[in-house]
Formats: sequence, structure tokens, C-alpha cells
Amino acid sequence: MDKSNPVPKVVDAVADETAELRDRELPDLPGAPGARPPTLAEPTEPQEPLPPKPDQSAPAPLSATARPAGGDPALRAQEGAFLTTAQGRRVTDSDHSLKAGPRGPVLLQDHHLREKITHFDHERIPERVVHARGAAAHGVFRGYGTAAGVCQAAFLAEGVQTPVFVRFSTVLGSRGSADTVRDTRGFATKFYTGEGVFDLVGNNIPVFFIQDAIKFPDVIHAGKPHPDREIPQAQSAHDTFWDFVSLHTEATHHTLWNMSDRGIPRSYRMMEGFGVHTFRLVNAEGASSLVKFHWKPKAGVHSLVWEEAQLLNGTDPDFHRRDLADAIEAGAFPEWELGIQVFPDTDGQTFHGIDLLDPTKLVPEELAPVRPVGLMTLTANPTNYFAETEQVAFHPGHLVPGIDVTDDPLLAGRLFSYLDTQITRLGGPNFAQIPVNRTHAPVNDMLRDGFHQDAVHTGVAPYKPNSLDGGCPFFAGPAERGYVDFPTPVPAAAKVREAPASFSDHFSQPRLFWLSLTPTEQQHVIAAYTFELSKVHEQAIKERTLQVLANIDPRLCSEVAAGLSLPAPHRSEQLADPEPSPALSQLAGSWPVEGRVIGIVAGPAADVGRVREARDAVRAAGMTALLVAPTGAPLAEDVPVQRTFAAARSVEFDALLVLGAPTPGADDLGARDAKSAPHGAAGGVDSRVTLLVGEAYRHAKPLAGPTDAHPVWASASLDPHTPGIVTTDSAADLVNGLVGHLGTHRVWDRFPPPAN
Ligand code: HDE
Repeated sequence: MDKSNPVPKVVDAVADETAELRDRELPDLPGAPGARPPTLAEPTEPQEPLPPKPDQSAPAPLSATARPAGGDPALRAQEGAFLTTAQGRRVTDSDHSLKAGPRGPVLLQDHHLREKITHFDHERIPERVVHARGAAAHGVFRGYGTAAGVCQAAFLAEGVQTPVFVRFSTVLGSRGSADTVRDTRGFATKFYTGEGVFDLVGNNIPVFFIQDAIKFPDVIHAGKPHPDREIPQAQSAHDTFWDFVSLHTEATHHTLWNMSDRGIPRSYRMMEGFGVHTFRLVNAEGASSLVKFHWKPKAGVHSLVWEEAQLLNGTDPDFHRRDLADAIEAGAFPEWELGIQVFPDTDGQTFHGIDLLDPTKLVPEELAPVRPVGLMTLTANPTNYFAETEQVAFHPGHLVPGIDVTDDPLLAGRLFSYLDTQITRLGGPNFAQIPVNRTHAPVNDMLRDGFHQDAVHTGVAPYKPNSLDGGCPFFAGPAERGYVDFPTPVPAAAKVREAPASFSDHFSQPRLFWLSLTPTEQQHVIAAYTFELSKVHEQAIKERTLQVLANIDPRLCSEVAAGLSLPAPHRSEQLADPEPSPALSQLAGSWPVEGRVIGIVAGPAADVGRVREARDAVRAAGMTALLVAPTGAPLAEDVPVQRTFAAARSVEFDALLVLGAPTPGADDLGARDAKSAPHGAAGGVDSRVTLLVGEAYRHAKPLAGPTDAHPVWASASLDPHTPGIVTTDSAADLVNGLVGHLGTHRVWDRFPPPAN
């Protein structure tokens, strides 16, 4: 018998699928709701269900025990051209209940009515208590083989391709909350490896609020809306949050990251991911190392600006969700390298004096470089939100041979919590059988029965030892890739409710982060604290928070205090003197621009040839072009308009390309469009366009336009010679200019921070 557990065939299938997705014909514009454009009239000729859209994928067609289930995944849910009941009985009418005459009472015998309403009544499941709002995608992970010296996990070996499902999320908001709130983002990856599922359930911030899981309900209760009025939704700018974090100063580091630009990412595609805890890797020889996991986005780390984030919460609350799906549909596949920082597994479990079991601490990359071990590419959108994104169940204890946990007390609580919460959320203990949660490795688990049991188990002996089922299933030793818990020595100790002494240092690393930010980023942090604290009602909480800030940095404290018109307190702790870590700043380097969104503004007299040329140049650079025009009427058959002046808002775009100076449209009237200035106020330019460019300028976005766009810059009081405004008459050069600026994302030179 072959006792090995090779990576199963399904992995090849996924690789093929990726190649197919890369080669597919791309849509001119992502976001079409259906697989095929609809007809004007309701179709009446019976036909089979349409296939999913080309950008969509579904969980692999495997049984709950990882047997190939066969069949087209698209057809697994619904088949046949006719409407049926859940029992497959064809239905003649779904618009009228069965009644005793047209005006008579509805009859209880109408099973179709009762089935339809009853099922609808039970469509919702409890949302996640944290991370309720999320978006997800399918993809593939390719190992580089570079982890071989430290980790025996088969999926990290060179060239091995493993299907993945990734869910990004906010933490505090409920399932229907807005995407662009200031919050930590979840970054959870399910690797369907041939040796079982490995879940890396991380965040976009490398440290956490608390050092011990027992405090998790406290920090979350403080961050969630106030229990009396249930406000505010999905944000930290309120009294209970600041009350808790100012009293519980181990939260200082994570809070500072939230107040930095990391709290408002531009896109899920442009976030780093972190495993946060230190994990233990074990190589083929059985030697262990301590590691921290990092995801490094190929698109770079970019953020929104705060006003933009706030506007987006109203104009497009689904901004991040849409961005992820659109980018994948447009062929701009998001990619991250998985990397590890490796530390020796010493008894003390520290590295350069940093306690590796303290999840409020990071290890600067300058001390321990991040070694790339593989590449993840997200290639397909889910086919069904509920089935996949809502029902996916991650667990930090889903580990494979070669990856083990450490004694981080925060991690210990998580190892309990995720399974526990999923039993409630997914209605019983059998959620591993839900298609998106199915492992791709054979299952023989002796777990039986329970709500929603999908398997028809055979045999009579779901117990061990047995002889009635031939002794099956058997234990696997290390040679058969059985999981061996690493025999970490545990020092002799007494039972205590205590943390190690090193855990009481709450300020040296926040100071390290603060000192590592550029002056522009520091300004954003100051503005964020000032905004959040100005929303706090109680004076004592503001003063207490200023005391915390004084222990991070006197200037941070004094500038926030000035913004709140409060005196700046003196520090109560000795300030640390850490070496800054440039890797913690996100304003460095230049990055690819695929999937960025460019608004092309064209007036009523626009030259269609020029619009077409600009649009094609934007597309050729891998970006999405949205045409903004006075009305929705297409400029030509092949030049449809995506946004009218009345509907467009600058926050939808990464950059604007303004082709000429549009004169005021007929609806450029303050009375009709709240975005309008008084008629004619913009000096012969449509005032919605003036607002568009003025806002984009203020948000440090690149702008571009030929010479005849100058009146637009003038209408918004912009000097076309200021940084980040590209003025040339060649469409290609305009787009090239934008690409150059978009590589660094924003034009911060436009707003030099004040000298300290
Ligand atoms: Fe979670 N966390 N968490 N968490 N967490 C959950 O699990 C919990 C923590 C993270 O997209 C819940 O299935 C405790 C750190 C992500 O489905 C719950 C503690 C990190 C997601 C839970 C933590 C995370 C969750 C809610 C303190 C980053 C979303 C629903 C000990 C390393 C996963 C669920 C998804 C979700 C508990 C702290 C990341 C309640 C008790 C630290 C990305 O079980």
C-alpha cells in the first residue's frame, strides 16, 4: 500500500484553470451582473441555467471526503430548465397562492407557498461576531521551495501548486456595514493542501490589541457600537473604544497602526498580511525554528485619505468588495508573496530582546529580513457569496505537518474560539462538509452524525481500537505524514494568572512605529487621533489618551492636544530610543498599476477619436477606464458612457484624465444637483467637473489633460504646474504620465508637511 499522501490530482486541475482564466477574453468593463447581457423582454423559451461568469469559480468538485465528485461545478446547484420545488416537482405558477376562488382565502394545502416562505424565513445565519463584513476570492499558491531548510510542509516545496480561498474583512462592522471605515482588516487564507487544510488567519496589521485571549471580549465590546443606542457602526471614534484603549495600554501599538494609513487601505489588493503570532516550523530533520508570516502585495501597500474614505462610505459602501471583484474580472489578478521571518527556537523565545510570544510586538525587517517562500495569485471570484464567503470557516488550528503553534497566550484562546463560534454560526458540528470548507485530502475521521450530516457513513465501528471494521482507520506515523506535535519543553512553573515581565513594555514599539513613518504619514496619524478623539464625549477619556500619546512622542501628543484645544501632558514613562525601521513606512518604491481606475472626463463637444485613444491607452496599461460625460448618451457606438457628471464622484477614481473643458451642462444647477455651484460660478466650466478635479487634487491624486483642459484647472484654482498634473497633447503621454504617478499612488509632493 502506498502510505504517502501526495498532493492530489485536483491541484493540477486548479493550475489548468488558472491558465485558462489568464487566457480568457477580458470584458471592456468589469461588473456585468450576469453571464450574458439580458434581452429587453422577459425570456419565455425554456432553457438550461446560464453558466457562471468567466471570472467566477467555485469550491473544487470533491465529496466531503475529498473524492472527485465529477460533474460541472456550475451545474451542481441547479439543473433543468423548469422551476421546481425542493423535491423536484415542476411548478406551474409561482406568482399566486392557491386560493378558494380569486377573492377567496389562501389554502393551507399550498405546499409550494409554505416551502417558499418557510425557506425564506430561515435564509440568514448569525453573522460573525467579529469580521462580519468580508469579501473573498479563489486562487492558487505556488511554493518556491525556499522554505525547505526550515519547513517540511509539502505545499511549500518548489513548484507545488495549492488551491486557496482568501477572505478579507473589517473587524468591527456588521455584515452590511461600509468597507472603507477606519479599522483593522482580516486577511484569512485557506490552503487546500494535499496534507489537509492549512489556514493562515491573519490581519493587515502585524500586532494585536491584547496579549491574552481572555481580554478579547473586552476589546471587542469596547469597539462595537454602544450597547444602549447601538451607535456608532463600524468605527472606533467613540467613547467606549477610547475608554478601553487608554486604560489598557498594551493596546497602544495596535491603536497607533489603526490611526495610521494602514487603517484605511485603498484596496484589499494593496494590503500587507501578517500572521501576527510567532509560529513554529519544523523541517524534515525535525529541527524547529520560530517564524512570523508575512504577505507582501505585488501591487504595493497603498491607502485612502480620510476624507476620501468617508465620502466612499456614502457613495460606494462596497468599494473594497467591488474593487477586488472588478480587478479579478478585468484580469488584474492580485498577487502576494508569502514570506517568513525566521528566528532561532531558543528557550527564551526572544529575538534581539523582543519577546516573540508577545503579540503586541513586531520584529523589524531590518533585524530579520522577510524570506519569500511562495506566491499567491487570486484568479477567480466566488460564484455565490453565501455558499462561499459567508460559510467559509477558518481556524488557526488547521495546521499541516511542518507548521506548529507556540505558547503565545493570545493564540491559545484563538485555538479554542474559532471552532466554538462556527458550531453556532454554521448550525452544528458538520461545517467541514460545506463545499468551501472541504479538505482536498482524504478524510477518515470517526466523527459521526450531528445536524446537517452530509455523509452516509459505512461500517459499524467508528471507534478505536476496533476489529469489526478491520481495524480501520489506522494511525499514521511521521513516515506516512502523520502530524506530530512538536515536543517543545515546558519549563517547570506554578499555575498563575500572570504575564511575563517583558509584556509590560507598552510604549517602546509604538514609538518605533511612529519614528519609522515619514512626515506625511505622521501628519495623517495626528489628524486621525484628532478626528477620533473629537468624537469622544468625555473629557477624561481624551485627557487619558493624550497621556498615552505623550508616552509615544511629545510632538504627536502636543499636535493632537492642539487640535482638541487641550493642554498636552508630560510623559509619565521614559521614552525609548529605538532605531527606526524604514520597512514600516508605506511611502517608498513604485508599484504596478494594473486594476487602477481612471476617470476620463469628456465634455459635450469632446473629440470622440481622442476619447477612444485615451481609453485604449488606459486599457493597454492594464487599468480600467470609466468615461464621465454630461449625460449617459454614448459618444459613439463603441464609446459608452459609464458615469454622468451628476452621478460621478472623484472618490471612485485613482486619477482623472480631463479631455478638454466641458461647458456647464443643462443640469448644472444647484437646485437639481447638490454637487453644483451656482450656475456659471465655475467660469464657463461645468461645476461638477470643477468639484471632481478639486477633490481629486486635494486627495493627492494625479491629474492629466491636454492644453485645452487648462480652463478646468483654472476653475478649481489649480496651477497646472504643481506636482502631479500632467499636461501634454499626446494621449499616450498623458496616460504614461499618470502611470508614473500612480506607481507611487499619490502625489504627496503637492502637500509638503510642515517642518518640525
Ligand atoms: Fe479572530 N476571530 N480572534 N483574530 N479572526 C474570528 O472566528 C478571536 C485575532 C481573524 O474571514 C472569529 O469564524 C479571538 C487575531 C480573522 O472568516 C472568532 C481572538 C487575529 C477572522 C475569533 C482573536 C484574528 C477572525 C469570528 C483573541 C489576527 C475572520 C468568526 C484571542 C492574527 C476570518 C470566526 C474569516 C474571526 C476569535 C484575535 C484574525 C470569534 C478569541 C490576533 C481574519 O472565533
